[in-house]
Amino acid sequence: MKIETVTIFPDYFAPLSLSLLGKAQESGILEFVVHDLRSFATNNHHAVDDTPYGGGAGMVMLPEVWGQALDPLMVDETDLIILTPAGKRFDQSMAQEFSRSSHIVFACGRYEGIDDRVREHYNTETYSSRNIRVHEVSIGDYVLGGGEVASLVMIEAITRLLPGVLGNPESLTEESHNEDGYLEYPNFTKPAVWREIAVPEILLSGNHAEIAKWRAAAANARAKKNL
Ligand code: JAH
Repeated sequence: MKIETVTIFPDYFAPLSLSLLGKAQESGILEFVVHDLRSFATNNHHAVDDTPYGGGAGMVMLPEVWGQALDPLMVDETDLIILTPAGKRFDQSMAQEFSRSSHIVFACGRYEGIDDRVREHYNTETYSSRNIRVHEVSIGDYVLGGGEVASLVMIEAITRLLPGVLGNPESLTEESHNEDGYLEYPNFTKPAVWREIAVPEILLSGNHAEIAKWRAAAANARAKKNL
């Protein structure tokens, strides 16, 4: 899988070389390329934004600069993801869908966002006929300073699903928050008593049927409490 990001803050993506994702790059499972949006600004002061038509607060990112940055990345079979608080909510099932992609491009906006004609332009038949799909995605109902951190969240959730990225693939099948919506049960390890709090007896019993029942009930109670 090739993942590219377009951003005015390339340094946000330094963590992609760390840990599991760094190893996945070395082994060739993953390839990351980070593009500096400002290098595509050819105007006087290398501006990437301007005031909004219709007035109002803040600045909007220039479509000309985004077009220059994105055009060369729009090869056949590409998922273009635009991070925006107004997008479709990212969840585990969306992570699973994107984990089947061969090429994902994250457009990371700043300020009040990207001129909406960028989304419209790449959402036309010219691109869809080449299996280029545009997705507006949000990781949750809060406003960030820009799309960079949201794209890091998505990259971590998506890439850990790729064969060979996780050390232990069993942790994918018995997932804390799997695609069926099952929530996680509480976990315990040694010692059996810590600061006078004992691990639930049933977990020490070796009765795997009863342990499974207890965990299902505990997961439900926890999910209900957190609603
Ligand atoms: C903020 C461009 N759902 C999280 C999220 C994603 C993107 C942005 N904010 C929140 C954002 C400013 C400019 C994108």
